[in-house]
Amino acid sequence: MNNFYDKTKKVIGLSLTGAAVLPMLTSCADEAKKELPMNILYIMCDDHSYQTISAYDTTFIRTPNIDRIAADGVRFTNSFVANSISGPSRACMLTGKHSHANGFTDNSSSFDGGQQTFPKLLQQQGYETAVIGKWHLTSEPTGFDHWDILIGQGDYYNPTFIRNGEKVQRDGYATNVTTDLALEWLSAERNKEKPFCLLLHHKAPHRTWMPDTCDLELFADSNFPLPETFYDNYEGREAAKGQRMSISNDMDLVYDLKLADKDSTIHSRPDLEEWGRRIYNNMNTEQKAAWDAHYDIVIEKFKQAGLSGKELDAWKYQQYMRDYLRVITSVDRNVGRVLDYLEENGLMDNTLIVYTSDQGFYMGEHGWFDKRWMYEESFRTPLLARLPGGKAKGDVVEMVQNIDYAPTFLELAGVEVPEDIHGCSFLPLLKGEEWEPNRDGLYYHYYEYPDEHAVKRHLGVRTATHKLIHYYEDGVWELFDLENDKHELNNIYGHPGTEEITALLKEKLVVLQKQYGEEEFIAQ
Ligand code: SGN
Ligand code: CA
Repeated sequence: MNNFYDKTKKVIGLSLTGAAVLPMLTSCADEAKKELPMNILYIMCDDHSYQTISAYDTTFIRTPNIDRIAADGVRFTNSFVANSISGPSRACMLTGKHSHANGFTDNSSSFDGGQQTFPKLLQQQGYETAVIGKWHLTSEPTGFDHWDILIGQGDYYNPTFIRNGEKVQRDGYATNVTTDLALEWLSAERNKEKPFCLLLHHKAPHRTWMPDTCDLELFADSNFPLPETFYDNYEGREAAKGQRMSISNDMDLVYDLKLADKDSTIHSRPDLEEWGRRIYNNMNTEQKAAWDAHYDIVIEKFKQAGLSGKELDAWKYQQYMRDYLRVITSVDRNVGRVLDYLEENGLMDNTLIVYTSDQGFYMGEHGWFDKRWMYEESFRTPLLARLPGGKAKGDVVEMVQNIDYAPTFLELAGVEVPEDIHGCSFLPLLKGEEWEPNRDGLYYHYYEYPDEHAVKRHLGVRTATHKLIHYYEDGVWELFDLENDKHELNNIYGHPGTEEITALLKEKLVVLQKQYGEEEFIAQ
């Protein structure tokens, strides 16, 4: 096999017996140093907002372990997805292509595992590959030497996984269990004679934000400021008026906020209420006892308060944030366990570490939870990266997108990036070098309507200063001046004086649609 790993052995003229010997080799000549296989650890959480990572924002929480990645690496301040929802985002990441080209446009799709993905190309290059945790692409993983995935969204408590084709139910809390599986693979199961690429995908902090029992009392006394746009009236933004993701109207008391009282006096949407109670019943006796000790008191206080209107909205927001942040605390702790493992086993000097999410998430901005929109909070996604020897430190301000991950990993591994990949390797940015992306602006396309949260299909283009969105099924456009309207409250499409910028953005949009082969959506 003529692969990168074999080449490395030849250049160095040594027989590698295990990953542990790799740091020793860094004392060899610079030429050989360049050829060392770099491991890839890609940690992706589901729905983790950049607002709740202290490397980005300290308003809500401290995440010391996730921050460790940025402290010795880089923080991307303009990182975006191509389609802000789980399955599609994952498919973009694996293929380096926009949704229409990889075929996975919305969460009801099934991923065509026969197509080219970066893990497959890494395998051909001699990498040992694994995916552990949330997968969400319906078909079985391909291109992985090892996979141990949650079914669909997976459960927070006592989840069932599919391990290389076999169902295995495991006791415990999903974030801990997923981390245990990753550590087992890293320490005992992988072939240590090969460089590895591990995709560690936590289901947390996806809805319904169920904390680990040990974190239930955290943030109990915290009160978070309501976002400035919490009571947004969506004036000038017709599409936003029809959504169903508002904390006031759509966040369910029993299902989302865990007010499943034993005498069933609190009622909510019947289907959701039933789900809420089912989730509770999946727990074992010990877990239920810890849950009850916490939520029974919350339920009692809630009943006594008799809240309604804005007071109820504010209460829901606090409860949502507390649970979400408890779940993040567990994620951060578990990220720490993995980083500790790398440190203790001499893997920090030859592993690229990436931390990201499958998209951004609303922490009450515009009054919302969930994602999907091309608006900033959900179009953006956190991205922290630590490349050993990388000269870049601090902030990277260039606009990158999740279609760029695949070519970045391929370039790092010494694989020639196939021409049909849409994304552009940002490895130069990690190294502190000049970067010339293959595009002028970012292209976005969201396809899932109608669905649970009723977000209209839309596509658009974003530049460093402006955003143009087209809700093409309704013929509605939105234009935002991002420098002067950071919350995107003022749709200036069609306003006098915007003719030139609108024409420019429409031109850019068409260029991108042609570049990526989605001409059928070019607006007439
Ligand atoms: C589930 C959630 C939705 C969420 C989608 C997509 N409902 O259907 O709130 O938008 O997943 O999320 S739930 O009642 O099942 O929690 S995604 O991140 O997987 O795309
Ligand atoms: Ca998600």
